[in-house]
Amino acid sequence: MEQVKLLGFWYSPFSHRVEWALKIKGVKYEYIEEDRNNKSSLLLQSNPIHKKIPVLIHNGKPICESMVIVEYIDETFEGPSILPKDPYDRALARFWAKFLDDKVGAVVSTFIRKGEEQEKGKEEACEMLKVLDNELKDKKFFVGDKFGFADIAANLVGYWLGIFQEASGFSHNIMVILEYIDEIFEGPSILPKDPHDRALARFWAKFLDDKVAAVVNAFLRKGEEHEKAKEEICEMLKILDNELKDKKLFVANKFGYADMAANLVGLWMGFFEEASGVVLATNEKFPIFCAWRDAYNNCSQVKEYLPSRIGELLAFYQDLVRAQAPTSATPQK
Ligand SMILES: N[C@@H](CCC(=O)N[C@@H](CS)C(=O)NCC(=O)O)C(=O)O
Repeated sequence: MEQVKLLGFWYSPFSHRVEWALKIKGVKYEYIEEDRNNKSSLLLQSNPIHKKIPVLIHNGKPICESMVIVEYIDETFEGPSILPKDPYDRALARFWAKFLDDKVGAVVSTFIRKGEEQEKGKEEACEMLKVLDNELKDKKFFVGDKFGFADIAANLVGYWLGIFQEASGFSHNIMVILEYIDEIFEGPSILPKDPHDRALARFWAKFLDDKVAAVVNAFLRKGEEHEKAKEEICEMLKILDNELKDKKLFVANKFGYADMAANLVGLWMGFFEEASGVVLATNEKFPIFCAWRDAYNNCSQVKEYLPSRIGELLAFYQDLVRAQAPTSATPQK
């Protein structure tokens, strides 16, 4: 009987790469959540060089480094292959995976560092996006017409970059990423098929996305900036209260693109309200919006896909509110 354990952090793109590969292969595994500030002796013994997650422990033997693990999984377990069979395509897949991995530092500096380091990171990240923009212009996947190794490495730019952008106020690209996901992956479509409904969905998504800075400023800033943002949020709530009066979902009665953009006001704004004590969406003032929000958070698509660790997310935002960044959160274009 195979014994497969994965040590990871729930929020790490590197852990998710490994989980992805295990799922592609249909491997059963035990996931063990590590604590960044109090690493287990199993982690320290298994990855004594870097002391980082992810680590895969297969029948007692540890393997480290996410893309090394993905390759190991591909070679060890039955199931759809992750690296292409053709040697040239394999080389290409490894090239792009390495290219993407080499940019981790730039992505982190762009969103998490400040000053010169951030500026340098931004330059490098933009250079990378230019390269990808050119490389991906007439293809869906990095190598051939099949999802594989390099596409797994691309989770950093395909998914996490969007999360970093949203968390840091650089939010304008996240819906582009959603459209990209809709176009490249099989499964139920996210944007409606009908052109008018598509336009409506894009309209509402943009409307909601344009409010990111106001939401951040209303709950995290002080003074004039806070007052102006509060006004803008109340204006937005009035519009939503009217728009949602006889519908639960934004377009064509089907959960989709605009409803995904609505996670900001449907879910995250509630965290901010609870964490900061500034409550703008009250039942008295915006009863329709509040009823929509309850239904939104209880609908199966939201429940199934949005973060299950609500308590931890709330604690995370409480810390953020306490830390109160002094500068504006206006998205940078
Ligand atoms: N190159 C590594 C990166 C792994 C990595 O950076 N892991 C982070 C979590 S996102 C970590 O364990 N950090 C803990 C620490 O630095 O103490 C990989 O691909 O596996």
